[in-house]
Amino acid sequence: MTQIDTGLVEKYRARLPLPQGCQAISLCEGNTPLIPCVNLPTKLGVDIKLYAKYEGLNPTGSFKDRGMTVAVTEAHARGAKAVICASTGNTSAAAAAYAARANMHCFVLIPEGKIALGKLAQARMHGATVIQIQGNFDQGLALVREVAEVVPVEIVNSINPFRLQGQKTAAFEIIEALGRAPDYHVLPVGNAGNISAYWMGYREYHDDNLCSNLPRMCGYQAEGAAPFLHGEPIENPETVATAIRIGAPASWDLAEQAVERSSGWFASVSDEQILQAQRWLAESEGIFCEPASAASLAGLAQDCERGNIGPGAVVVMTLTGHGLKDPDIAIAQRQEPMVTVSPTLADVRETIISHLE
Ligand code: AN7
Repeated sequence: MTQIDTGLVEKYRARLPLPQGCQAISLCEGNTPLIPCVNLPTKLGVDIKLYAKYEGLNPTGSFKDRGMTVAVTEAHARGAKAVICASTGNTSAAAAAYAARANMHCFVLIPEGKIALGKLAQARMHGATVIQIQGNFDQGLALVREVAEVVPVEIVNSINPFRLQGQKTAAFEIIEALGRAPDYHVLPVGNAGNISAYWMGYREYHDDNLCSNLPRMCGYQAEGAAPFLHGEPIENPETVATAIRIGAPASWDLAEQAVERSSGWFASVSDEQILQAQRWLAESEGIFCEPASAASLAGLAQDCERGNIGPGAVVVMTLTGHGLKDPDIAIAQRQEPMVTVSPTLADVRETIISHLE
């Protein structure tokens, strides 16, 4: 029997507040692997059961596809002709792709010079109109809110509630895979939509008796872009993890509720910790994620070291985006030069032998 994956709008339609019978705008997103980590627990020095929800395997390479399929499906059902978003990169890539599929125009506002190369390539390739602003994401989002009042465009940032509705499905998939919710769910926090959506999804399955426990939600921010740790928005966020270079998160209240009600916490990690975690995932597990995603592991490592997460815990970390999104950072992660040799057996053999020693 053949079974074609229809994407998450079809799979979870009964749990999504979409107009009945509307056409799904889908790229077969979702259903991403929950990869058991085999080497990292030893590296962290704590005997936890650790799983990576590898969202980089979505069609445009990030978790944003979950929210975008639902937001664009809904906008398309109402006959919208154009969508707009501000973005640190991944939202723009997803919006551009789903808008292309729906024959809609896509406008994206991005901070000039501050988005990863792969994401820019995606927005351009899918035919979006890319508007670079000489400012940051927070200024971009404020402009999007204003401009959508005066021109006929649908906002597909996570202030559009259909985005979080789509993103909550990742929690459903985790419960379906584990047969329970984890003890801890750790993830990066930028605009704070994803942590809010996961908590919504876990609670929904819990309320419907599809799982008996709820996880503690642990949200990790980059040190230079950590408004939740400051207790208020910050003006000039800075981090190597450009995806989470955000100072005024839109889903502030929802994220705070998720952390409080789940007895979780926010913490911050340095750029150095983020980069080290990205290397660990690549070298110890064979998983390539982008820097922002590695904040999950950086924060987890810190919490294990501080004794906040102990032996026996079941932990899921979301790896929000694929490593190929940001080739510049990946290449800069390697200090040692590449080897260049003449095309001779002797040189190649010599190189191999010297590396095996
Ligand atoms: C890889 O694309 O905000 O806390 O405009 O791309 O839900 O914002 C990206 C966010 C984490 C943070 N990891 O999630 C955008 C954007 C990656 C991301 C986050 C983002 P939220």
